[in-house]
Amino acid sequence: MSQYPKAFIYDLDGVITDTAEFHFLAWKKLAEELGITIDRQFNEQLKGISRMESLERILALKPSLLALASDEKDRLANQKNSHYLELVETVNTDDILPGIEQLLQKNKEHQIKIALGSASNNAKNIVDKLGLAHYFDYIVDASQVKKGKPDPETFTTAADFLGVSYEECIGIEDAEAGVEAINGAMMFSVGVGSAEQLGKADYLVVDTSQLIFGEIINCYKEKRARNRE
Ligand code: B16
Ligand code: MG
Repeated sequence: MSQYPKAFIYDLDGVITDTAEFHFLAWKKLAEELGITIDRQFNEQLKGISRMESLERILALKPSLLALASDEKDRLANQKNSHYLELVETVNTDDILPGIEQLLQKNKEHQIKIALGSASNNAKNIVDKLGLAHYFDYIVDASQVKKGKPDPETFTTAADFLGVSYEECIGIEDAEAGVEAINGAMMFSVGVGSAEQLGKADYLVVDTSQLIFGEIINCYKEKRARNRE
C-alpha cells in the first residue's frame, strides 16, 4: 500500500459548509408549524440523516402525527425543503468553512482523488454555489444510494466509482451517523465536532480549521501500520 491514501471523501453539511445550521432552522420552522418544539440537542440526531427519516423523528415527538398519510408526509418534507432553499439562497464562496479549501488543495497537490459523500439531495447545488465543483472527481448525493448514513453505502459508492480500495480512503464527517458509515466501510474516519458525539472517529478535531493535511496523514499511516502488525 502506498504511503498516502488514494481518496478523501468529504461530507457536505457541517464539514465543507455550515448548511447544517440551515437544515436545523428549516426543521425548527416546520416543527413549529406543527406545534412541535425542537432544540439544537435534538437536532444532533438529524445530522447526516435523510430528509424523510428526519421528518419521521420529528413527528415521533407528537405521536398523533405519526399516522399521517404518506402524501401528507411528502408535502411536509417538501415544505421543509422550501424553507431550506430560501435559507441557502445567498450561500457563496464566503461560506466555505475554514481550512477546507487548503485541504482540498493539498489533496490535489498529492494527486489524491476527491469525492463528496452527502445525504442531501441539494448537494450539487450547494457545491456549485460555493464555487468548489472543480475540485470533485465524484459527487454522491441522496439520489444515488438506497441506504443512507449510518449505512456505509454513501462512502463505498464513492470509492467504487473512483476505483479505490476502502482502506485507502479517508472520510470526513460531522455527524455520528456519518462516522459510523465511514467506520462501517472500513475507511479511516475523521470527525469534526465533540468527543461526546464523535468518539468513534479514528481522528477527531473540534472544528474544520484544525483539519491539517499532514496531521491527518500521520494518524492514517499510524493506524495502517498498527493494522499490519
Ligand atoms: P436534503 P450531509 C445531510 O447532509 C444533512 O446533514 C441532513 O441534516 C439532511 O437532512 C440530509 O443531508 C438531507 O438533506 O433535505 O437537502 O436532501 O451532512 O450528509 O452532507
Ligand atoms: Mg454533515
